[in-house]
Amino acid sequence: MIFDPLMLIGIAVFVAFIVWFMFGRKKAAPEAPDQAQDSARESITAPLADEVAEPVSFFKALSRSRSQLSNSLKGLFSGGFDEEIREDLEAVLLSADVGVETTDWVLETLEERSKQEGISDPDGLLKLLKDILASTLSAAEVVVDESLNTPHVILMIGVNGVGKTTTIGKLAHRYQADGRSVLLAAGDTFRAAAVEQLKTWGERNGVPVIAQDTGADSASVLYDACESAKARGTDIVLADTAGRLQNKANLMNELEKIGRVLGKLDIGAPHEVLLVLDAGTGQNAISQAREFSKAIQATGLVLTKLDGTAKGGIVFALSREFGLPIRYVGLGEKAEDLRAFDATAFVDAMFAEASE
Ligand SMILES: Nc1nc2c(ncn2[C@@H]2O[C@H](COP(=O)(O)OP(=O)(O)O)[C@@H](O)[C@H]2O)c(=O)[nH]1
Ligand SMILES: [Mg+2]
Repeated sequence: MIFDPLMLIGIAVFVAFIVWFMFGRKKAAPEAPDQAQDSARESITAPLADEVAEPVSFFKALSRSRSQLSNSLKGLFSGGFDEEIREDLEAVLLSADVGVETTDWVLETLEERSKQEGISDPDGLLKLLKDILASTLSAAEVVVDESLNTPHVILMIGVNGVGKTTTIGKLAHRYQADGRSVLLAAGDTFRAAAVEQLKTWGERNGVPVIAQDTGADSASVLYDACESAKARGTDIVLADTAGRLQNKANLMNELEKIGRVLGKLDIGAPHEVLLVLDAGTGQNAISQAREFSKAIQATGLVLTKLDGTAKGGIVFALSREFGLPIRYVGLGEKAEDLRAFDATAFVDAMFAEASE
């Protein structure tokens, strides 16, 4: 059979198109921040393992933060604690995302206490540093009593893309495993994709989702959801909110209103306001926390994406500056990738030998 050249070119173009369609298309379309939730939806539609087969170990997931800090600290104190080492340590802490203020405080405290307590050997100094860092996390140890109120209402706040909706899905999974009944409230009424994403988590966990159309008043959706949970005798309401930054003033007004409106229910809601922060944003998380606390009083923090490239040191700065308990950490995208924050395990993991 003889192919004429035009036909060959036609076939080549067709094959190239098919190859691009199958493999190149995703990469060819860079994701705008606004589309983050659409991709989020895509990622949560991935099949969920039946059982928690291999939960991400806290330790393993922190390996990146861990190797950075522990490698740098290794041998740092071999010459005691002098001005030069102070500068080196400062650089290490800053690069681990501990932040300027908290780093200054840590260095001053280390200097003071090492003198007072007569510590100058490398092991002793390292232990002291660990103690000082851990002391910033004492607020993280608060225990919340979820048994007193029915429903116990947990409101998630935070900017777009930090992981609010995903954390709701993970918490629903967690509470259910704990034998609690759960209801999800689609308070992010800003975009249809947000409601859809929450519904997907609802289906996956087999829990009801109270939602209205896009553009509905967020506070009234959440109010209705709480009423409904009360009528059904549901234990836990997990309430989603919008996090758009494009219109900060509106967002903050909306959050204030949500707080006010929920307060009108006679159940003392919201019982928890969890500010969700992406650990990967580093020091920016601090300014987000400051901004949000002007609108509504958070009762705790959730730090997501600690499985990624986050350096982890932000935990110390956040705890020290806001005195808020870090309730949970996110270590991945799956339902089981959420851990209650354990300050001791966290510090140990950060200081563990990188070679382990
Ligand atoms: N690696 C990782 N990804 C996360 C984590 N939490 C959320 N994500 C992802 O972050 C993206 C945004 O999450 P989403 O819940 O939609 O954020 P929201 O805008 O605050 O509701 C999604 O792709 C999630 O799968 C986490 O702990 N680790
Ligand atoms: Mg969301």
